[in-house]
Amino acid sequence: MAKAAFPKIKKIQFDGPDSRNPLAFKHYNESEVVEGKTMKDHLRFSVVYWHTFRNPLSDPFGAGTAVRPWDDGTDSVKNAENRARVAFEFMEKLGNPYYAFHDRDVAPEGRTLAQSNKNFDAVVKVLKEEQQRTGIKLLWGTACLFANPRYMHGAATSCNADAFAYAAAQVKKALEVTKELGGEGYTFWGGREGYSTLWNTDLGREVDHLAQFLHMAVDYKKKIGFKGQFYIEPKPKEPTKHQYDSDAAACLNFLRAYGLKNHLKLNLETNHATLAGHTMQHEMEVAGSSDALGSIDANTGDELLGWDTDQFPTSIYLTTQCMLSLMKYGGFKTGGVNFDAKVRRESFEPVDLFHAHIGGMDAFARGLKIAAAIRKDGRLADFVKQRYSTWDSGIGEKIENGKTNFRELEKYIIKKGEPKLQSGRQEFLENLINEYI
Ligand code: XLS
Ligand code: NI
Ligand code: NI
Repeated sequence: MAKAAFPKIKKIQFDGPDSRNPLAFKHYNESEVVEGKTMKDHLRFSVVYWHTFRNPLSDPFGAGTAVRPWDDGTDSVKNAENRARVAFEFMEKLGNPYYAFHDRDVAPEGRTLAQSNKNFDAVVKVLKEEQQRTGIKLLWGTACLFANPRYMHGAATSCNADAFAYAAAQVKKALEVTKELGGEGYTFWGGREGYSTLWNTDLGREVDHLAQFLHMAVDYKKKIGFKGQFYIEPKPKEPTKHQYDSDAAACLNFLRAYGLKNHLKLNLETNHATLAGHTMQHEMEVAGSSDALGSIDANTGDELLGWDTDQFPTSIYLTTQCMLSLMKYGGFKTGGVNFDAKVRRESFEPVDLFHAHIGGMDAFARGLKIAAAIRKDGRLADFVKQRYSTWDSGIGEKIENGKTNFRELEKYIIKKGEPKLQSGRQEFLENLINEYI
């Protein structure tokens, strides 16, 4: 094996809440059982290759700052292969069971598609070996359909049919590779599937093309026998002015309109929800209530910055909300807590990668424990149930079952008079949540 990239860091252990060791978990104890399932199985943590191993930590005003001693600074396949081994050393020490990647994160793009595929295959060989060695699995794969200039107008929604064709060929390969690596899913994120100005855009035609693209992906998935779950990841904008898969509701409408609802679930990202003017809790409820909650890209934005800052999630309030919604809809059937997050530009040292992930994992472990306690307490669920109790019998039951009409309802209410007023008890419920935070 190659020289260790993190020689001073040993496997991260669970030390308990009183520990002051920055390189230990205070709350994430993978084998601890919560509601009949281990924390590991509830949370299914995943590390993203693109941010953790490929982000140079640059911003629009300055160069990258990341110090990554294992990287030789070239875009060679050899460097990519070595980096893959480093990634697995990192993940083995961290103890996350999953990872996710884009095709171009793991292997350099070549001058032709054939060359790119060859580069990809070389690195995939290493990924496969490392997966076997460590038992770490691929949560989902995806293709980068936004960085190369050929995709400046989008990929599946490009004005140029050849760009669409190129993207299709790239996704075809990415699906094959994801299958080969035993990937449990595949994600479609819009990237540049949207527009910068409507003056040059045939919106209806572009959205039709996006649906055709996804149908072809579904067909190819069947053809090769790939069993993983497909996801679509909502995001409203950035870098485009408007992205078509803008939020959970827009995605669901799109999937239903084009007969794709049975084939894709949603991969929700906290910072994308914020950009869409929603909370993550909102997005999770919209997806969950439509049986489309697939996976989450766990990160957070900054309330004062208006872009996808992709910070590691540290708010216990946020992780509690995520876990309450997730558990309400039965937990992950596929998917997991995927840290689509990057360290700050000022946090440029390798050890910062550990601090960031440990913090995110602990924040979610606490969210899980708090959510379980709130569920056990039962007052929150009871309140909601009680709030809707007029629907459980009588006229409410009749309405829900489609057994009445406007004329009958008029008669009913003339006889009954004013509805009884009921308090929403928001403050009471907020206090209840805080009892457990
Ligand atoms: C970017 C997205 C991206 C997807 C994968 O904003 O979050 O990282 O998760 O293509
Ligand atoms: Ni994401
Ligand atoms: Ni994002």
